[in-house]
Amino acid sequence: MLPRITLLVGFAVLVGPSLARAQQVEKRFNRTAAMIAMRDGIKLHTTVFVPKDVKGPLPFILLRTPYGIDSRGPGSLQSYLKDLADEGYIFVFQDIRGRFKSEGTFVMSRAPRDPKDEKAIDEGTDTYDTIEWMLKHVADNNGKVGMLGISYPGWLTQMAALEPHPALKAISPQASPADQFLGDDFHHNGAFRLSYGFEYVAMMETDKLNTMFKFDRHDTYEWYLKLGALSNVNPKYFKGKMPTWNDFIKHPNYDEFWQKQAFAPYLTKVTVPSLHVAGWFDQEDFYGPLKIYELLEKHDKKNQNFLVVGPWNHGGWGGGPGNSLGRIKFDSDTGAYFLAKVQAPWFNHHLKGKGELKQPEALMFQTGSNKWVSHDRWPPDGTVTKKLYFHWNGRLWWEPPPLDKFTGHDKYISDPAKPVPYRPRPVTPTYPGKEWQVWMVEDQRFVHQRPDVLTYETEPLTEDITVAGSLTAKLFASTSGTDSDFIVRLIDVYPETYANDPTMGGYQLLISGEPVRARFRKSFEKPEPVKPNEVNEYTINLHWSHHCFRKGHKIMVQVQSSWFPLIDRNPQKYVPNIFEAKDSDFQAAEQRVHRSPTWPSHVSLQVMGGK
Ligand code: PG9
Repeated sequence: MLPRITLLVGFAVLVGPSLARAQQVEKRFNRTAAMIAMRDGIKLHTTVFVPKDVKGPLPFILLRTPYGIDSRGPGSLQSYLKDLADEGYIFVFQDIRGRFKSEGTFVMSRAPRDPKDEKAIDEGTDTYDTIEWMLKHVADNNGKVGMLGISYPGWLTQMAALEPHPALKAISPQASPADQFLGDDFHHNGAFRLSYGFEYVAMMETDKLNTMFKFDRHDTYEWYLKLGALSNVNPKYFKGKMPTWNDFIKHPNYDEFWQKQAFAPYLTKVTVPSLHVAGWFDQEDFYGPLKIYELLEKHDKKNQNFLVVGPWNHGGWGGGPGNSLGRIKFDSDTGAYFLAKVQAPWFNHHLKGKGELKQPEALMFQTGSNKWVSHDRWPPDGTVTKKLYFHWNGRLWWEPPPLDKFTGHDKYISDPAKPVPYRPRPVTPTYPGKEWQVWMVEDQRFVHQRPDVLTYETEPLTEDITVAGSLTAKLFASTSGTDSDFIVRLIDVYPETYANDPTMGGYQLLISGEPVRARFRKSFEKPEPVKPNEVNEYTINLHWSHHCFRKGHKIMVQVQSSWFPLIDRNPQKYVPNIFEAKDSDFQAAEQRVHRSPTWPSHVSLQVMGGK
């Protein structure tokens, strides 16, 4: 069998076969390589692909990546970038500072520079200097550059737009993180994403290549459990040699380190026409693209800021047709549609002056009903907030709980020694492998009925209910400990008799799930313990969705206190820094979730047409 390769995009997207692709690319393009000097003298390894069969002058498409351009660059011209290649562009790929064949030091998500410090460098200045070189050294170019990429390359694209080169005429940052403490790869609401954080850091900082951590167990659920407290990582494995792991330890709260890295302070102007792209089932960076769009939209005076969200996992539009994900079918080739009908026309318009741009403000794939919907704004007008309240006996309903003999709370024991898995075991390593890429659409029944998972669900719906916009959960909860996590998950339960595919009867599809860490309930900057057994109010941002819960389906909400090893275990005893907690700090706790007129735990949904 021919080897499979990973695209030049977010790390996980698999396409293949590579050899045949590479040969075709050789036929079509003249490839040259260069080491381009940046303003501080550091040289970056760059390849340029000029089409043999299209007459210039041509615009550029630039893609920068930390994942290595040599083995992965050409393949993307036959997949992710194929529609653009067919149109005729000069493609430029670059290894970023400190990775693969480029010189310098790699700094994970290097914070934007202070523009007043003219000597300072960041990924934006490296892009600027690269574009300067491209315009001067590549013959027959038309002076226009477009930039795109998925995930880290998407973040690099957004970075290039902070102080853009004047030749940068259009960008498409795709699945770009926006804030690594609040919502993307490394933390969600300050809760540490253990398996991803650990494995990604090992992959990126062991050496200049992509070096996977070697687990000595197939089931990483067991491996992480055996690891114990996070304070064991350095003595046992990383030995203090991974800069990003050391930063996690040094910065357990939302301090200047994280705030300076996040995009929020910098996105005060739409400097370049921008097409933001996200996937509803993105297991890594879903928060980022919608946040970036939202931040820029406030400043979009010339209508240059657009959003596309499809039914994809992380980078799912970059390879393959996108007609399904795991067992969930989408009834059309959503990825191919995006590449041909959205991405290519976007750049063709801006860089080649070709065609009128018919890009809707927000192009969203409505999951559940499986259709593309265009909105004039996102979230759309015309929605109403509807609340679904927790009731006795696992009921979920549109009215708050009455004061009667059933009013009260539900409780469970959260034991860090037996955390709730986030996907069916064995939890195989994040890289390489396919399971990580589809865990969000996995049937959630593997935790249903666990004694440490509370479940609330509606009756079968009598009509379709379409959510469009933000989702929030409000929990009134207590713990017998002094710190704790609460994870809320919103699930679409398929009918038992599912005519389209009987094997999907009763399927539980995760629509959204987010953790809240009790210590951060008042502030991400200044954590505080909770008083044992005191009821606190927790607001959990479940972010955005555009999903149709079909007639006959049920809406389910689940609450639990661990989600492992996706999220690290909370010791449930307050310690100033969980990265420094000892094994002996971990304790079981009794958790109570209230459902009473005084403490009506619920989820709020933005519902279209009031339904
Ligand atoms: N999700 C990956 C990442 C992006 C940015 C920072 C850290 C990790 C990626 O797929 O590139």
